[in-house]
Amino acid sequence: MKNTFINSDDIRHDFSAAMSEMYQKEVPLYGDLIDLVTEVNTAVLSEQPEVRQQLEHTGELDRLNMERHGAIRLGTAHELSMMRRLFAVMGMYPVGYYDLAPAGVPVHSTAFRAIDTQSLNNSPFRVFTSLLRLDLITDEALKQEAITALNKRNIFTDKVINLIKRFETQGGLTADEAQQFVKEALETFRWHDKTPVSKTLYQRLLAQHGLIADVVGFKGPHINHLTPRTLDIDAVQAGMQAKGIPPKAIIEGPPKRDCPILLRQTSFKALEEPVSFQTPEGSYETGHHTARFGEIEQRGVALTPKGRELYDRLLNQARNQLQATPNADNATEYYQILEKSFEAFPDDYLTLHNEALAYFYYQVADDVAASGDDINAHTDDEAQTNALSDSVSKQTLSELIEQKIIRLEPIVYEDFLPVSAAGIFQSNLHDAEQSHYEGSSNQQAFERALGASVYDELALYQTMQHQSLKACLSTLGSDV
Ligand code: OOG
Ligand code: NI
Repeated sequence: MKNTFINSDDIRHDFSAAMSEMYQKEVPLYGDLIDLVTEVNTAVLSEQPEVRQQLEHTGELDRLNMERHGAIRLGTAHELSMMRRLFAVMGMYPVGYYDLAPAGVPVHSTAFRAIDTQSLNNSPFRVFTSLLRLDLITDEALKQEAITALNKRNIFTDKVINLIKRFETQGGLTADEAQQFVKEALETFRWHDKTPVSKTLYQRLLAQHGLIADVVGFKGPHINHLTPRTLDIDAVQAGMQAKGIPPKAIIEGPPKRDCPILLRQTSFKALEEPVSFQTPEGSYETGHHTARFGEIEQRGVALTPKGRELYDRLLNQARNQLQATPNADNATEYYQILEKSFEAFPDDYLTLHNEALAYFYYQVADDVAASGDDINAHTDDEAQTNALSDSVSKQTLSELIEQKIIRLEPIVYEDFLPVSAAGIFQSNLHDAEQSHYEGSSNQQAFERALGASVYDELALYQTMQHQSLKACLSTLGSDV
């Protein structure tokens, strides 16, 4: 009886709410950050009706207050592949491959998230998931100890594994099972202040890289931050200072613009938390660990490969010109250089569309849709619509946009940025010196560990854009 199963979107929604509640208890400053973001978003929505309208048109308005992402770091291929199966229960699939090694962080990552517009609007919750690259540890003895420690731990409860298997064989979970699943899955992300390793081993791992200690030194992959979405990150950054929430020195990503692109992010500094290390006698000795923080993000339109290339070029140009990693001391200079560099990136949606720099939804304008007389009958004929959307010329499309028959709405970027992610990692690791890792990016090894290929995020945006065009043309019928 298929219809007795709970929709994966609902499980994801419940899990995301449970995770947020747990994290606010564990890291109370995160609760303060949510309050600040809510305040800022409410102000933007009332002061900028065009932003509200855009979010209404794209179906994002309702998801705004549930918007968040989190991040975890895993130690082994087995952990990663089981995590993939766990996220699949919640309709979350691996999208994109991020190699952080060139930026001095010994991990590679993907983001688990929903992949179609409706599911994303039902619950946009996503988890940036990194796998430690033990192959980059040069100290052979330490590497072996790390492997031994990781092989001893089991980060999933027996119950959650049983529920994952049940989901896979039944094709879904009942209401009771889904509720159990949320409770059991949450255990994997919980903070544990008692570590399974000795203080000496922890300190040797820390000396190698803060991130290695954070993964290998603990019982499980504690969620290390959650991130609400704001409509004005500059206002939140300023507000954080005023509220005594210590912000990271700079906002990562593109500069402030009229038409936001991709993703801008900032965070508050990780807490120093007491932990107890296991001694060989089975007792504990005290110490501390810094890993958990809060983050905010502002999302903008997704870029095409051409747009992304321009973004990467302008960002690199700005960073090269600064001749240093952006930090508290050079923040003002960095923003000036960044803004200057991004003058070369068009800042109105029509140009972004016409130059194929960004992805858009095509929608029939409200007044056209309302006056059914002006247009021919809606067609449900799939073949006919396909033929129509393939044959509609660029020129016709431009004319329809110009005549305000079709309107453009930005497709929001749902993914992450490797340079920004590295900045977020680094600001919370307190690494005095930059690490450097040689060795090439290794998507194949990552996918082998994952037990699946990752989705290509650009193909997903392309499909969303194409489907919206098809739907739009189908509404307009053979007029076009
Ligand atoms: C992940 C950092 C990356 C983001 O939003 O770019 C990230 C981590 O610290 O584990 O979450
Ligand atoms: Ni993040």
